Amino acid sequence: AAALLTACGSGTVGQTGSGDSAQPTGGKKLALIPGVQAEPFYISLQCGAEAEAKKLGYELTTQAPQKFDAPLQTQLVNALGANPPAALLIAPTDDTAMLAPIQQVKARGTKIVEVDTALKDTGVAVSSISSDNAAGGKLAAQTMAKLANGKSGSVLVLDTIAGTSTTAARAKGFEDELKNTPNLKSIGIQFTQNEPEQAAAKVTAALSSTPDLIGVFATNLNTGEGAATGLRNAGKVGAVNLIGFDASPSEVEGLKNGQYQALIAQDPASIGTQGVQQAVAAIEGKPVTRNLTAQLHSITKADMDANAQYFYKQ
Ligand code: T6T
Repeated sequence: AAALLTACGSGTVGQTGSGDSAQPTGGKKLALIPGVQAEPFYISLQCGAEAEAKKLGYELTTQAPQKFDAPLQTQLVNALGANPPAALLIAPTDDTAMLAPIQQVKARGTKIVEVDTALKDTGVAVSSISSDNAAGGKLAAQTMAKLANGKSGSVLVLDTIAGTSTTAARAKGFEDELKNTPNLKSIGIQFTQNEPEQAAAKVTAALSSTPDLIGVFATNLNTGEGAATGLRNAGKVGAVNLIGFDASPSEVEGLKNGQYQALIAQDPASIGTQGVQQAVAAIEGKPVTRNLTAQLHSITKADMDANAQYFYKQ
C-alpha cells in the first residue's frame, strides 16, 4: 500500500545515510507519512526531507497512503508501532480523525512533526511546518480581482475533503479577501473529495446554474486539474479565469497553454527540509520552533520562466 521509489536524484527511500554521511543507528530513524503517494507536492516534500536527513546523518523512511484518506493513513501510522521511529513527520489527512493514531505513536516516545497539514489539537506536535495557507488564499483572491479587471461576476471555490487543514485555510482566506472586491461574489465553497472528476462536475454544474461565472479558485492540484477539464468540456477555457494552487508538471503545462491564468506555488521541498531539521532538534534536545512557514509564489504565464525553480518534481 505504499510507494517506495522517489524521483529525488537517484535516491531510493531507505538508503539515505549511506555513502559519505554518518551511518544511522537505532535512535536515528525518521519516518515520513505524507498525505498521498505518487503526487508531485508530496514527492517534492519527500525529496527535501531525504536530502536533509542524509546531511544530518539520519535515516528517513517514507510510507504513503494510496489515497488522501484517514483510514488508509491510520493503517500506516499503526504499522509504526512495532518499531517506533525517533520522530514521525506526518501530513495528517484529517485534522480530527488522525489525532488518536498519532497520539498512540507519541505515547511510545516518538517526536511528532506536522508537515503541510496539521491537527486541530495543537498540543501533539513539537513543530508544524506549512505554507501560510490563509495568505495563499488571500493572494489568490487578489490575483482573481486583478484578472477580472473591474468586471462583475461570480466565483466558485473548490475545496478538497472536509477536515483538510490546508485547503480549508486557503478557501477561507480567499473568501475573506474577496469581500474587498465588491464586483466579485463567491457562490460558495464546494467539496470534491480531492477527486478531479468531482471537481470537473462541480464546474460543469456551476457553469449552468451561474451564467455570470467569471472565475474558479481551485485550492489544490487535483481540484485544479478537474476544474481545467470542466472548463475545457464547456468550451470556457480563458473565458472563466482559473487560479490553481500548487505547481505540478501538469498544472505548469496548463498555465503555459492558457488553461490556468495563475498558480499559487508552494515550496514543498523547504517544508520537508525544515521538518527534518525540527525533528532532529527535538530528538537531540535542542530548541525547536513550534510553527514555521514556507514561501508562496503567485505565477502567471507572463512570468513563468522566471519562476521555474518553484515547479514541483514528479
Ligand atoms: O496542495 C497540496 C497540499 O498542500 C494539500 O495539503 C493537499 O493537496 C496537495 O498535496 C496537492 O495535491
